[in-house]
Amino acid sequence: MALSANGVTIECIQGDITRQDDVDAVVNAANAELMSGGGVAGAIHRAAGSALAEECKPLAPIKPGEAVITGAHNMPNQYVIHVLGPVYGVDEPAATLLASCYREALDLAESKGLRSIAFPAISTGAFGYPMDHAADVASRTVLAKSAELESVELIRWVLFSEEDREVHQRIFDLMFNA
Ligand code: AR6
Repeated sequence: MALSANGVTIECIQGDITRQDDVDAVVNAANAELMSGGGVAGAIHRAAGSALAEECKPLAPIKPGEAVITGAHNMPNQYVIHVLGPVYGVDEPAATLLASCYREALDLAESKGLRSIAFPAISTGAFGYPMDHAADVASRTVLAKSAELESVELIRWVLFSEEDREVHQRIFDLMFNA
């Protein structure tokens, strides 16, 4: 079920981040070089086509917690926002860096006047961040940030498995109803 805070709707759905045709921007769980890779980065670069890597080249490298924005090329969205999540157990403080990814991505969406954005569960794949801890950081960060959003009115978390969706829904429900 969708949640709401300060006029912003927040959803947790099971799905594929490259198939979110109705949102203005999708977020890429990128690598520092902003190149294709496994997981979300591989799927986004395949869906967007090789022109995405070309556009990314001059913007790299980025640091953990940072975000940059590009066009979406062959994807159905206007923009891709690339963030570098922390490698769990390596990049510290992990929660601060992960929260920064979400905040910087939302700031970029606002700077373009976007209304909707979809996030994957940043850092929870190859980078090893425990799913429930990552969902806790995501929900806290978006709840705190919602009050200052002016253009963004829909924020969607797209989780690859139903199990991951349920973890997010449970933690978001607790955070938003606290
Ligand atoms: N749609 C939605 N979620 C997905 C998809 C998809 N198409 N594919 C995977 N996930 P990851 P990270 C989930 O590894 O941990 C890359 O190789 C996945 O199940 O994509 O930030 C880059 O090149 C997991 O829960 O991102 C980097 O080097 C979550 O998305 C590195 O991995 C994030 O998994 C980034 O690692």
